Amino acid sequence: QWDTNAVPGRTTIVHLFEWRWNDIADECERWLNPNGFAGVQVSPPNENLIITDPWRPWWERYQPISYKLCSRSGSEEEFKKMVKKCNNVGVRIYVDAILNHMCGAGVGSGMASTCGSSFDTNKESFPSVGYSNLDFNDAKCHTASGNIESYQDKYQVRNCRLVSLLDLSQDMDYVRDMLAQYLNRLIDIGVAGFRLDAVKHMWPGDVQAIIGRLKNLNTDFFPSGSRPFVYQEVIDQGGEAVSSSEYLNIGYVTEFKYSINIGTVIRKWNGQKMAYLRNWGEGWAFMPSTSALVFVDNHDNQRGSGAGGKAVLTFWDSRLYKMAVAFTLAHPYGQPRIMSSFHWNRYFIDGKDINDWQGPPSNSNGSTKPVTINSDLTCGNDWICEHRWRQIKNMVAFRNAAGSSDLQNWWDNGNNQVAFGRGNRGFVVFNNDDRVLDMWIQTGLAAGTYCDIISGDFMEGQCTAGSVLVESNGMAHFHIESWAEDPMIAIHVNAKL
Ligand code: ARE
Ligand code: CA
Repeated sequence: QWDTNAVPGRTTIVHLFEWRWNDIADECERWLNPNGFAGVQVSPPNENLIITDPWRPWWERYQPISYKLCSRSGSEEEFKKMVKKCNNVGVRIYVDAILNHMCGAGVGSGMASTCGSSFDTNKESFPSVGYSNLDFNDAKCHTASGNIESYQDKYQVRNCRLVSLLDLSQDMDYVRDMLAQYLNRLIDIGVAGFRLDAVKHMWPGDVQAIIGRLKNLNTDFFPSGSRPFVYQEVIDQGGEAVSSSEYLNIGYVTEFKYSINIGTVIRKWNGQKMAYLRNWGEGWAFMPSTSALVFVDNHDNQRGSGAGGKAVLTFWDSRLYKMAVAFTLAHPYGQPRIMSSFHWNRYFIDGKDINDWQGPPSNSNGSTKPVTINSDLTCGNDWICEHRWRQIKNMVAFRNAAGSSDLQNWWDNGNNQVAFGRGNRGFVVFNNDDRVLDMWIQTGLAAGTYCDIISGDFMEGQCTAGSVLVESNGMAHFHIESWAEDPMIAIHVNAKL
């Protein structure tokens, strides 16, 4: 549960939010494998409610109707093909699994679901799973609305409805069976693990019991005895009845403080400065590094929901975002996940984005548009593909090169110019001040010429842009203008001339 099951030397997970299975399969072969990505978090593959008001929001996929594998991302056949193709090139698939609930309570009945399964929310009936009103928590919830009304009461948080979503009783054998069966089917297909949705809203013992029923991974792709990687979505900024520490013995947990704080620091809000990142990680009261799933933004907080508010950095603030992602990938704390988004018509009215619901680029019949690739290797059809941005793609390679080397040779100017290395494997320098950085700094690297993988690529033994000369004593000279588009430099041993 703590091993990503990645191919050795690969470190970074990318969330290909709302991508079609066919596109992910292609991306594994043409981009993720050649660039050393460890794996992909995919959107929920199971059947969900079709919502037409608003029109096909991305969040309809968080309203399960059954565990059949058909969704806007594709069919079961397509899902299987993707998993196989990706595994065959050493890229793992992690499934976003919704175990806490089914669809919203007020929906009614019908067959407006992505595989056409029927349901009736008035009777709490989901025939294709066999759930009836006996399988939901209603009786255990004591709020007037039946919804979670206070996050200060752990019983409400676990036993009442999250934003009116029908709340499953994970303490019942039948529910545990259905959920474990669903996950085990995915394991048989060859997935490497799970992002568990809304874990705060399930009792740790119940989550543990379900995970305990999971098989080992499919030996067509993994060594025998491999356990699924598990990372649990628990939003814990402190101050609530439920804390992330309750789940650390089950698997990894999302560290939301990471996302919120890195945004605040890089934006220089609240008097924060990069020099304070010297003890980043546990020193900032984050959970232990070996439990933390870390990210600059996720699919919720990049559009203002979830947690983090305006501090969160996203592709909309691309210059600062690239710095935050580069810092995250260079720093050894946690297991990183990077976001790959689609464009939506962000439009703020009174501080609220009225289009935050908009789903992926789609055709008029609601089908998701394919990801097209432009001649400059960026994506078309309104797919942002942050994971293809040169600075981000090359920092994934930096993290792979750094491996388990310790953070060393930290330097800062007491303000927003900082630098650090990873043993003798890699070194990064950031200038987030409004004055030039012009310094000799100890890199800890062996003498030689290294490509700056931020301003260019290392290709066929050459640097396509800047390079850095490290002297025999490990010192190197760095010059970074404060107004540079990317005010940072990164070098590592796998991009050395
Ligand atoms: C939608 C509508 C609702 C409607 C509901 C049912 O927006 O108005 O009542 O449908 O009809 C996503 C969307 C929701 C959407 C839902 C279902 O974000 O808007 O509801 O899908 O379609 C809490 C949870 C945390 C959760 C966040 C969003 O603790 O687990 O809320 N995150 C996950 C996913 C989401 C997803 C769900 C869970 C549901 O990542 O994408 O919702 O499957 C504080 C607390 C947090 C709390 C946060 C926000 O920070 O500490 O615990 O997070 O506030 O309330
Ligand atoms: Ca619950």
